[in-house]
Amino acid sequence: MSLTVPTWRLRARFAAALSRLYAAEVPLYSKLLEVSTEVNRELGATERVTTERHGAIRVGSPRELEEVADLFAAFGMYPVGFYDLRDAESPVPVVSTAFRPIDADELERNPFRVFTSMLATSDQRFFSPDLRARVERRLAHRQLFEPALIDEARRIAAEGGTDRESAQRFVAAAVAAFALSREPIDRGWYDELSRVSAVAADIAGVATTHINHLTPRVLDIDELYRRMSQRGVAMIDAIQGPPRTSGPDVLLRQTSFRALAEPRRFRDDNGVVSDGTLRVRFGEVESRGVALTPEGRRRYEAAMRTVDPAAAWADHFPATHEEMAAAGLAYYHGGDPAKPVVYEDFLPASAAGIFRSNLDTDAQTSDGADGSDYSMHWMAGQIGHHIHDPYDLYEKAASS
Ligand code: OOG
Ligand code: NI
Repeated sequence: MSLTVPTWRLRARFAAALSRLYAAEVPLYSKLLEVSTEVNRELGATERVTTERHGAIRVGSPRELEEVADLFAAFGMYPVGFYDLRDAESPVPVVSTAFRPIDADELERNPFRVFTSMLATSDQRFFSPDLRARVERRLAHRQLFEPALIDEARRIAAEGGTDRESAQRFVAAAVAAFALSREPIDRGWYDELSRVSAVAADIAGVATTHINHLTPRVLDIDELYRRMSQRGVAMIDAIQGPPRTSGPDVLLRQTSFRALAEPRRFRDDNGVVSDGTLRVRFGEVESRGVALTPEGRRRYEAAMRTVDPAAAWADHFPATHEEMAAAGLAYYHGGDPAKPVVYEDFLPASAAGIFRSNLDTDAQTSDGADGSDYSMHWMAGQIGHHIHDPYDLYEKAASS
């Protein structure tokens, strides 16, 4: 069989089709795309920057995460990094990884990535034994993906692509799995979970998963924030991540517009279905800078712990890429300070901040012990895929 459609083309089509789906579901996303494209055009962004997106999805169990891993492998997207958002200042009961291309040429062809979170049901600070058992029972009975879709994904991943006809069917079926469901939501169950955490309700209170957000990349996020606000769009209070500085952009800066009320259907305890709304999906935008080395990252964390990171920045970072490279603080292709290695991953504090800023209430925790053993190693074992260490990938990119 000839592989007329390699995985990277499948990934590009998947990203584009998800973007169309999300635009149809969340009209404000189109406005965000319009404004970010406008800003990028004025600043002479490359094609890669303007088509670049990341998505976010949330699943309930290791089994569901394993299926996601198998599905995304068919698009050449592999798990990178482990994020424990339970540790954040405002804890969220999930552990996460990001599925993305890992080789420089694959990133160049299409860098689509999906931040994927799994509900941490074995953490007793969030879930009592009784609630955990009920959540897990419901999750065990639902099916996010048709088994045939996952079988097809495994075949495509093993073969590195597929023929034209199967490509079309496969991408369409994969995209459909992330559409917002029209199934009525069990109101009592959803409300009970919401009292623990709005994220728990969004994950386990419904029968399917969906795209939570799809994020374009913009060259000047401060300018984008101003223009969205000028157009009357309610943005969250802050830009997450590094402050604006006059020096090199590092890591990742993100902001979002607030989650909007979307129509959903609910079923009450008597089986009566009625219309209602939920606020869970929002529009995020981001700008990406150079990837930091472990030493650079330590300095970043130290700067962020100060009262005013923007004012303290110059105490932690030099003002030019030349000095950053010389001090071993960031990665550059072939060590050339004119060629920064772009940060391709996420920031746990920002991720928790993004979750948090779009929820009406914080998670309710009890004092008990955690009792779970989530780790990168644990997750890799559960999903049967190696989870890449982001620093290994940046080292490799810098040596080429
Ligand atoms: C994920 C939040 C994290 C990011 O860009 O840091 C995230 C979620 O809301 O499911 O997407
Ligand atoms: Ni995001």
